[in-house]
Amino acid sequence: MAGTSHPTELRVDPDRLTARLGALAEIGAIDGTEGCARLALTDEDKAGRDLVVTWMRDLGLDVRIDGIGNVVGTLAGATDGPPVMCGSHIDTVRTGGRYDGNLGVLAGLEVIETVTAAGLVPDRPLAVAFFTDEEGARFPPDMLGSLVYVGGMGLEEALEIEGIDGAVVGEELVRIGYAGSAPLPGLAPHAYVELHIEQGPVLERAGITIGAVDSVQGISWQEITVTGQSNHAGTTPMSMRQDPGFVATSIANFVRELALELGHPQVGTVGRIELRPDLVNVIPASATLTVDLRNTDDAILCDAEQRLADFVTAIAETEGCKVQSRTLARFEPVIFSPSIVDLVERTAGLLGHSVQRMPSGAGHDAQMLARVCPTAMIFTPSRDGLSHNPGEYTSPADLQAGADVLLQVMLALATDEEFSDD
Ligand code: HGY
Ligand code: MN
Ligand code: MN
Repeated sequence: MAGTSHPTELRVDPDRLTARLGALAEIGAIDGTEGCARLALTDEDKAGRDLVVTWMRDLGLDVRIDGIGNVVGTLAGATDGPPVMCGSHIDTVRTGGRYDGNLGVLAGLEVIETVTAAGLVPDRPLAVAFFTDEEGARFPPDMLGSLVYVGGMGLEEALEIEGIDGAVVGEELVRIGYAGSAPLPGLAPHAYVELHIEQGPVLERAGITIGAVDSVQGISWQEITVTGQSNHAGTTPMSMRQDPGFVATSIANFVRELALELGHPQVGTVGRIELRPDLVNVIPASATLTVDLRNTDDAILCDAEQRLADFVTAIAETEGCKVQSRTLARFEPVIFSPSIVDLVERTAGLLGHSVQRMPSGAGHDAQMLARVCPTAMIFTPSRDGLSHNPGEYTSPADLQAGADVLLQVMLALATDEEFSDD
């Protein structure tokens, strides 16, 4: 690798990595599956955090916790200055797998343990981070911790966010003991590299081991609340109904049709629908639903948002219902650092792995770190493209390949001369 003075033959210990993945997955384990549930800032998340912080401290890392609960462990380098950082998240969705996010954090620990076990002192410090509430499933938006880390949202605003269960971010951080004091925005790293499972079918279908991720698609989350009139399911003629349940399901149908009409890569998902009072014989008084729209092209994503808004207004009016929409998350597509994407691609090839460039369909903390430093991602395949499902699986060989590429990319970045994307 150009300009580096680091041992390119160094490799991770795959069994140590797999053992840590297994130990962390025990926390919030979903019975009868390989998956785990650790929604952000819950007791399960706290237990997972405590375990990873213990591992960081056992490795002698300098561990810092900031006001939104992001945790960064740093291994000193031969020089001071901003570290080469890797990481991801250890919070999960309710139907989480053991690799989503966890792989990037635990492979980062594995990289650092491999480096120290080899008696190496990298020129630049190496850091591994886990960011708070990457999933955004309990407390929207997603990537909340890394967004605050890079100064994309003020800490006070983030601490006031109310979750889907009525809990408040700031109170939960205090409750689980992760309301830290490290300064925000956080120190901008020299570079950031995130290893993550693909969570989609592309690499497996192509028979490719490594994804050199060059971009992340745009994300639009909104919550729509429809209010009508609760009434008797048996006595109310269809002509007299103001049925939010009908409006909500019509919206869900429209989202599917809109995504199909716009075509790949447009996707649309209604992940939550809550009817109140949620009883078999009552026409609902209200419905609350979420819509997740994504596209690599922001102009098309804006068009999709507008068409959805127009449909919602029209269907609610026809049904005599009132409607309110609230943006939960809106992130434009992000392009990663061409020089680091090149480095990932080159490194994978040098290690003998097949590799292809690709966009990310999922959101990641890397898309936030890209605001403050050169950033890229490394993907490993997901069996059947499955994720946000306890059946999520990546083979030990692919885990090892991803971690080895992360190791060598981190070492190159920690010892290479300055690089630039200009
Ligand atoms: O929603 C996402 O793309 C990520 O899993 N937070
Ligand atoms: Mn993830
Ligand atoms: Mn996820």
